[in-house]
Amino acid sequence: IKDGWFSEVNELWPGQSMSLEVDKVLYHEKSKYQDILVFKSKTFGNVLVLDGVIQCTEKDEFSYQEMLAHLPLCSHKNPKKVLIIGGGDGGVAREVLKHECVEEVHMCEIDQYVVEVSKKYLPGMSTSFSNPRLHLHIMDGFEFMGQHQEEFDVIITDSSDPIGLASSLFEKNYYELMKKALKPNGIVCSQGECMWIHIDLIKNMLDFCDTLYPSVAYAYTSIPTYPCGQIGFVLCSLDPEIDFENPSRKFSSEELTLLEMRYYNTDMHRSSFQLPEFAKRALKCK
Ligand code: AAT
Repeated sequence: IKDGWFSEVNELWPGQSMSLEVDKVLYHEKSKYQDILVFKSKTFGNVLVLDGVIQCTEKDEFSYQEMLAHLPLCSHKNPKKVLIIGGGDGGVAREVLKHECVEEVHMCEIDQYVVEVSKKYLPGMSTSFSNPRLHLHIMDGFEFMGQHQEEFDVIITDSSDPIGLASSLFEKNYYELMKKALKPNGIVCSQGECMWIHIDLIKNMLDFCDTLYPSVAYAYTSIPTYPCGQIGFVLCSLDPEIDFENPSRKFSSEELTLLEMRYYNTDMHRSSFQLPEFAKRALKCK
């Protein structure tokens, strides 16, 4: 923070940075795992920052969290047991719990302090922690995955970027472990970085996913406070017949209002898979 502005400077996006004007710093401590900062911004509500990287703001979190949850859940015919890796603010769990067919949600977050801080400063996201269908595990997501077999219908990886803590969650052996942890016809959906900055990383992920899963797709959403205002999702399924672009379950417009959906609807679902020509060409799978 300098002269009242927070700037997201990071080696993962050299030469550029998103800045937000700070109203007040609410919390700043180092946990065992990372530097945790929460500030009230002038125009984006409260902001959670881990190791200098924006994880979510109250103003635009719904774009990412709704899409990360509903893309895989609406693509699955009958999801009952869902696992979230990361997601310690509770926002993705809030979205998953909107599906009444989901009986159990397990969340594995590495850092207890992210959960505590979110309960205090991000109440719109952390309400999900009081839901009896949600079970929280505090441990490393990679390790957790290795301990579960044929258990989940959907696995969502809401992880920070691939340096440090979360780097293992972007590797091929993590996708192998997820494959084993899925039930037949299961789906995984992971935070898939940004095509403007990380097209090579995305290409590499889609290539190894193609060797493991019969169905693989890439979608993206727009979100002002992530690098380049955009973030993607890597989707894989064990169901060779799945058509990710045409969800098997749809919310009616009444349901969308009732469930307080602010970004997701069936048209957004479909259109999120349409890639610009440069990305289409670069990501062309083998
Ligand atoms: N929903 C907010 C967006 C996030 S949060 C990412 C979460 O992943 C953090 O709470 C972090 O503590 C947790 N995490 C990191 N590594 C692991 C791990 N190995 N196991 C379990 N949880 C982990 C993502 C923001 C994306 C930012 C885009 N620039």
